Amino acid sequence: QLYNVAVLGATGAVGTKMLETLDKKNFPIKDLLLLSSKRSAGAEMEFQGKKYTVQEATPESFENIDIALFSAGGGVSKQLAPEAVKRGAVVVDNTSAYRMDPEVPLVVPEVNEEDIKSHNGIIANPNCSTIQMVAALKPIRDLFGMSRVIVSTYQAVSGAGNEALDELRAQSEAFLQGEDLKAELLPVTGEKKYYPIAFNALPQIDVFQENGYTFEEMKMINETKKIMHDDTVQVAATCVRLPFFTSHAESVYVEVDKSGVTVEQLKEAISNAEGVVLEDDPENQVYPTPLSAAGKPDVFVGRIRKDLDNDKGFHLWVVSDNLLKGAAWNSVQIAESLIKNNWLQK
Ligand code: 11C
Repeated sequence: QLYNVAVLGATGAVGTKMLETLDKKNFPIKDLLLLSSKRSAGAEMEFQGKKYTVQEATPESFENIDIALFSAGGGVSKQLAPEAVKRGAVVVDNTSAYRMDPEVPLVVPEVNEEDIKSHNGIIANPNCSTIQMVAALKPIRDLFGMSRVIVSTYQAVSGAGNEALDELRAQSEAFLQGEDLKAELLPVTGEKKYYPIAFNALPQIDVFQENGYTFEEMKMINETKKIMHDDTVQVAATCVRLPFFTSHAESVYVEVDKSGVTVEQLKEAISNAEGVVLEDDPENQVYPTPLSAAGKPDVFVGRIRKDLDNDKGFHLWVVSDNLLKGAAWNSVQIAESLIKNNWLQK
């Protein structure tokens, strides 16, 4: 069976990866509709050798659509996802608009695929930095339990979209020419202050909340609890933007419930997990990096060490392509699961 698929935000950093992923997975598409905001409408794109003109998304765009992949910002999702659902489409939403809505499943298929079943037309794709962390923690938690996570992130500029990538390029060139750096976008569009990202590190991703954490940090905290169905797990996060293009890296400290667990047991658990690849051989300097993970759909884990003071504590280094497993790949996996399990009907 073939399905009518719409990609909203088709020209964006994630949208283009959605098309690449649909192609790579040979997704069963009958008709493909590429949608965007008014600004990008009219753009020409190619998919599997065929040319498409990107159309401005309206509520009527979703007539006859079976599956709609949304990645055009939270405001657009709030406005158009209910319209798409009203017209019979199932929406996989890659924005933060519905993630914490109790009626909307928040899914990383390797972790909580069954949650998709209870959807009411919308399934939320978690934040990229959350996805790779929970994918790496799932096999550990399943075998040894998990009481606490402390994460610090090293996040790529592509998480902030194509314009941020342009800003990094321009600033890097200016820096190397000894010119003044123009900062107009990062850390957050519309904020009071901008800082250069080139040759820098910005400890702010998204806006600050009243509790002093940024929204990105709160996403990691709240989404982890929701995906794992466990409000008691303690999570703390510090999210930092660094000047590279693709893949987020994370230093993750995890406390398991069981005593006496060994590094070897953790390595075995990770090796056996779906979608997670162990790259951990310190003797031969083997560990993942943002460059080595870029373009690949898996989550890579290395540098596994036991804490020197806490028998239940472990440190891991987790890296994944933020636009693939962190966004497009995970969304298309959800769409595949809807089909495979016959869960498209609400
Ligand atoms: C970043 N994690 O790297 C963000 C991008 O909630 O889907 C993804 C934002 C989101 O800036």
